[in-house]
Amino acid sequence: AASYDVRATQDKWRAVWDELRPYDADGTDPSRERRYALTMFPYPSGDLHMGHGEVFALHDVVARYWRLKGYDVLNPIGWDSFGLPAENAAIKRNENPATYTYDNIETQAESIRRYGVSFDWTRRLHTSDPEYYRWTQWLFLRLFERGLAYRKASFVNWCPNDQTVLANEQVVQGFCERCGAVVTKRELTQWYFKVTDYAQRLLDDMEQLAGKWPERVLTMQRNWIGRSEGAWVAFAIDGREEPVRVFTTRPDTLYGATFMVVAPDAKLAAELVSDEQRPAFEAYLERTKQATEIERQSTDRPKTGVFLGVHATNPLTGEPMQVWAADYVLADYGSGAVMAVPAHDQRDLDFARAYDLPVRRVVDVPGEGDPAETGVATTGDGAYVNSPALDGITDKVDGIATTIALLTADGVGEGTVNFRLRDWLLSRQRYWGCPIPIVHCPDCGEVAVPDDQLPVELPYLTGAELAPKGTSPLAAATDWVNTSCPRCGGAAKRDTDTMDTFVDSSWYYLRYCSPGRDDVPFDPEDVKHWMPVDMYVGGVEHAILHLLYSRFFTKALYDMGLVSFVEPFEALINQGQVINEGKAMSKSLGNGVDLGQQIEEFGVDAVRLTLVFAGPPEDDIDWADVSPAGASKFLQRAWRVAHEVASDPGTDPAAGEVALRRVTHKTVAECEHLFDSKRFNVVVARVMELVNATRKTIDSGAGAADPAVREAAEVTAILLSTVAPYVAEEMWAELGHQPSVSQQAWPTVDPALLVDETVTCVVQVKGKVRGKLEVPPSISDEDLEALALAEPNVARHLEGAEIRKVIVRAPKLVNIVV
Ligand code: ANZ
Ligand code: ZN
Repeated sequence: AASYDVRATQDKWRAVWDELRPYDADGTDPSRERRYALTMFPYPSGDLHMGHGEVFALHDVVARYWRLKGYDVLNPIGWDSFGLPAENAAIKRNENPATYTYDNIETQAESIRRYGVSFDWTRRLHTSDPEYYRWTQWLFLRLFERGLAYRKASFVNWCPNDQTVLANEQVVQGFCERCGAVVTKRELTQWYFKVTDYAQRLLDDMEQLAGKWPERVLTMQRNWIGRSEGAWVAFAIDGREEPVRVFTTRPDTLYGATFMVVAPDAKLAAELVSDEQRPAFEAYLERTKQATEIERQSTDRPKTGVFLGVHATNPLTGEPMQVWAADYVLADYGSGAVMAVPAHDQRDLDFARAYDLPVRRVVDVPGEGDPAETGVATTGDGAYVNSPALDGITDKVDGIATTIALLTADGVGEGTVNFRLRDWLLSRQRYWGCPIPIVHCPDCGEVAVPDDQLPVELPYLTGAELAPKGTSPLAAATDWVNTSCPRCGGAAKRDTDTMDTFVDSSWYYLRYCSPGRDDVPFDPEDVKHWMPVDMYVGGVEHAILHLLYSRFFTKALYDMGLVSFVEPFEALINQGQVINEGKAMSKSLGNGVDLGQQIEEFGVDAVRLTLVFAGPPEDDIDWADVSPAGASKFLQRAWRVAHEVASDPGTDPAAGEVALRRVTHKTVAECEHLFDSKRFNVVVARVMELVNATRKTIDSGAGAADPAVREAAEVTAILLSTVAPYVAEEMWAELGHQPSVSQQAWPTVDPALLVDETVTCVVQVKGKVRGKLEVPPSISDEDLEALALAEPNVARHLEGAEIRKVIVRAPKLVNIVV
C-alpha cells in the first residue's frame, strides 16, 4: 500500500510554516475574538524530555483548535533561563552561565520547532536577557515604592549544599526542593515581598477560579494561605513592661491555659529568658536549629523544651503561668508563642506530662474522660467547667464569642484572623539571577536605582568566581559593587543578592503581550486585549509557588492600575506524568524513554498522537501501555484515504454516501464538544472511527471518488491538524488545497445529518396494529400523536368512534383507546 515519508514531510512543512507563519498572533483587529494559550515556559537544562513532549502536545491541541474556530490566538514561548543548574554547570566547566544557558535554549528551540508546536516565535523571550530583566527590576522597584518589597533580619531556611536561602515554598518536608539536602536555619537580612498583605484577596478571588482550575490545586492554595479565625490574647509578664500576645483559635479555653510556650528561635524567647536559664536555653536553641520543620511539627515526636525562668499571668484566672521554650512552637506562625491548654490540645498535653505542668479541664465533653487522667486531650463541644464567665454555655461558637467580648472589654484581647502564609523571601546568594536594583548608602540607606539606569546588569563572572561561599558571588565583584549613591552621590554599594527565579516567572505572561517594547514592561492596552490567559497548561509541581506568586503579582499590578483584572489564569490544566513500566522515569531504574529517540523512530506526529491519545490530560501516561507504532500506522491509514481521493478524482457529482456523511458531521459536532471539555483523547478516538468508516465506504464499492469520501478526508485532515500537524498538512495538500490546514475554518455541520436514522413506530387502535410510522428517534409525544392520528389506515379505523384516550410512548408506540 502507498505510504508517505514521515521525515521528508516534517522537513517540507516546517519550511512552509516558517515562510507562511500561520501561528503568529495578530492582535490588530479588536473586534476579533481572541484566545490566549499558555504553557509553563521551559527551564533550559539539556534537551526536551518526555514531559515537555506531553505538555506541548496537549496545550497545542487547544491552541490549534481555537485557531480553527476562528479566534485570534496568542500562543507564545520563552525560557525561564536564570537559575542554579546553569550556575552549577558553569562552575564545573569554568565558564559563565550564559554559555550553558543559551546553548541549551538553542537546542530546545530547535527541538520545539521540529516538534511542530504552533508557537508565535516573534514573542520569544528569555528571562536572563537584560532586555527582560530590566523590567523585572522595574517591577521590583514599583513594589519597593509601595512598601511591598522590604528587608528584614530573621532566621531563614538555609540549604547548606546550595549555600543559599530558600523560600518556605522551596522547603519540601524539611528538605531542599532542588538538591534534597536537609534545610537548616540561619539568621540573615533578606529581601521579602509582602504577600501577606494580599492573603485575604488571594483566598477570596479563588471563587473566580472554581470549576476552572483543578480542585486539588485550589485546595493546596487554600491550605497554603491557611486562614484561621481566632483571637489575640495579651499576657502580662513578670518584670517586663510589654505583654506577650499569643494567637489562639480557642480563646474559650483560656481558663485552662496553665503555662506558655515560646518558639526557641523566635526573638521573643531570647528576650524573655532569665540570666540563670540562659545557658540552658542557648544549648536548646542550638539543638532546635538542627531540627527540620517537619520534625518540629510531628505529633508523635517526644516533646522537649526548657524553662525560661519567667512567669506570665493568665488574664482570666490571675494565676501565674510558667513560660517555656519548646520547638513544637514555630517562630514564624502567629506571634511565635502559644498559651498552652493541655486539657484540650494534644501537643500541650504531651508537653505538660513530660515536664509535670498543671492540666486543667475547662470543657466537659460528654463521654470523654478527664485529659489529666486519660492523657488524651479533648477538642469537642461540651459544657464549660472551671470557667466562671462561660457558665451555662455548651457550644464552642458561643464560648469563643463570649470570651472574645470579655477580652475586648478588658483590653487584653481581640478577635482576629491569622494566616499561615508568609512573606515571600526573594533574595538569593547566587550569581545567575536578576540583580536587585538597590544601592546601599551609608547616609541614605536603601536607595532605588533610578528607572533610567536600568538594567543593573550582572558583572561577567566565570567558574570559581561563582562557587558558593555563603555570601553572594556578586560581593566579590568589587568594581561592580562599589558605586555612587543615586540620591547623594556619595560612595555606596550595590545590593549583592539576586532575585529568586520565581520573580522572573511571575510576570512573563504579561511580557508576551508586548514583546520587544523597550519603554515599558508591557503595554496596558496589549495586556487588556490578550489577558487573562484562557488556558494554562503545566505541571502540578507549580500548584503552589508559581501560581500563587503570579496571582500576587497580578493583584499588586492591579492596585497600581497597570492591569485591569485580578486573576491572570482563567483555566488551568495539570497534565499527568509520563512514566514507564509503572514507575517515574529515572537513571537508576534505567527505564527512561528519550523523546528525541522516539521521534527519530516514529516521527513527530505519531509521538504527539500517542501522548494525546493515551488518556485524559490529567492522567499519568505509562509508556509501557501505549503504542507509538500503532499511532504511526493509523496516520498512514488516514493519509492513504486522502491519497486515494487525490488519485481517483471521480466524476460522480451525486451527494455521496449518506451514511458516511452522517458519521463525518456527527464527528465534527461531537469533537467540538470534546475539545471544549478537554477530552482530547476521545477526539483522537472519534477521528480514528471516522477514518475507519471512510475506508469501509471506499472498499464497499463507493470508491474514493464519492464526494462523501472527499468530505470525510477533508474533515479528517482538519481535525487531525490539532494533534498531528505534519500529516494533516500533507493530506490537505493531497486533497488539492493550499496550505495551511491550520488556517481553515472549523467545518460547518449540517444539522439534518446529525439526526439518526428513523425508528419504526407502531400505532394501535383497540389493541390491534393499524399502522406503522418511520419517525426520528427524538420525536416529541405531541408530534408523534399528530402523525399517528393522521395516518390513513389509522384514520379509517377511527372513523365514527369517540377517542377516549391516546397513550404515546415516543418514539416506538402510540395506543389509541376508543
Ligand atoms: C490555645 C489552644 C487551645 C489552641 C486548644 C488550640 C486548641 P491553626 O488552626 O493552625 O491556626 N499555635 C499558635 N501559634 C503557634 C505557633 N507559632 N506554633 C505552633 N502552634 C501555634 O492553629 C492555631 C493554634 O495553634 C492556636 O490555638 C495555638 O494553640 C497554636 F484547645 O491556642 B491554640
Ligand atoms: Zn546616599
